[in-house]
Amino acid sequence: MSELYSLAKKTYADLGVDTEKALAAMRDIVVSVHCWQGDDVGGFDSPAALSGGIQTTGNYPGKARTPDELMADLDKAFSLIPGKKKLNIHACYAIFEEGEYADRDAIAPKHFAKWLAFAKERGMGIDFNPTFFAHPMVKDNLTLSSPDETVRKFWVEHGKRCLEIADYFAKQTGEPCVINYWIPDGYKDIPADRIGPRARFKQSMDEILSIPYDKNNVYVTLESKVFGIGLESYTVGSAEFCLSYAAQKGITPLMDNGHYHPTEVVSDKISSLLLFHDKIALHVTRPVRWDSDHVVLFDDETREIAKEIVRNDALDRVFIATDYFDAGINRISAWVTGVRNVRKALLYALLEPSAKMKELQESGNMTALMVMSEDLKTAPFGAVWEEYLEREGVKSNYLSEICSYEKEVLSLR
Ligand code: RNT
Ligand code: ZN
Repeated sequence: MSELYSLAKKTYADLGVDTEKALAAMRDIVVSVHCWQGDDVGGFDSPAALSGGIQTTGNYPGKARTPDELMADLDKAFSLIPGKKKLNIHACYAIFEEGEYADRDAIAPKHFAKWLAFAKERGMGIDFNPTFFAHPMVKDNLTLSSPDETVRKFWVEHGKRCLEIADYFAKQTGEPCVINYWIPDGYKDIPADRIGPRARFKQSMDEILSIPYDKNNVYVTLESKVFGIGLESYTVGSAEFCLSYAAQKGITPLMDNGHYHPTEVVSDKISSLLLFHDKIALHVTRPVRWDSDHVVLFDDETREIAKEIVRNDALDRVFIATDYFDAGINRISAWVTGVRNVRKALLYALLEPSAKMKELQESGNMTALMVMSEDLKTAPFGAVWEEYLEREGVKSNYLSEICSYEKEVLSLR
């Protein structure tokens, strides 16, 4: 135990916080790490460019081009990220044998056997995502809400195939699998019919969820959105649609904090959802003026999201996943920095004397509450974080290691 940590422990104790309890709580928290930071959401199943209103920007060298490269990069990132992790992959990361191909409506568990082996070797569970974008069957920016039955049926089939794959991951890993449905569907300009596409989306989701799956170990989540690039005027899977659908069907709502109007905050939405859902799911990202998916920082909103999870005693009710993609900086560093910041925010939240603060609020003492909140900001958090990293056996300074990897591996690609 470092001297700095001993001092920090005492300072926090004076504030009514047990740092050991916080460090112990960190051990059970799982963060699901998105694989798509490593290759700019490219995937391996189709040469189609990224579409669906999402965009990676930048062309930093060293992007992973093959499953082996992506797995090696993930390993590098995992080695520098403390805590329990889950692997989060998309359907477009299917791995085919030489000469083999299966379209999105025909993918099967065997196309993910390598990912399963990868996760199992590392003692990790897997989360999954159908890929309703970057594919020629996305017609007029529509998938599950398309008025063209051939298109809609194709994507319904994709949704079903993915649910089966999620079931397989849950069975094979022995860990629950979160499968997240997000569709890009929308219109660039003002539509004449807003209810039609939503009715078709609803029907499509009903059809997908009609197949049998293990409801105790497969958690279906539905992610809403406010707009996409080129789809500015109307989004089929809006917040109201997704929340209502999830509530009615008993599935799990997923909030991505880049998917709301810029002055709305997910930290304020968590408590409402917790009152109506057993579980909720999050995509933690950093929207800079729009849904830009910058690397997560240790910023106010990330901390506030973490505080809401911790204060509401909901660590076992919230599926926490990262979702960002920056192609403008070293991608391993992007992974490590962002996921570490999610964990950092959680530790920060665990170091809050929340019972005391709640009491101040309830007794109407907002003056003392403000003073206490401000005092906490300069408490010796860094020393507790360093202690956490040391106990996890993870280096504090990861930049030099990432620079060597860039020199020895990434720059040769
Ligand atoms: C898009 C959604 C979605 C994707 C990933 C790749 O706006 O956030 O979650 O980012 O599935
Ligand atoms: Zn997302």
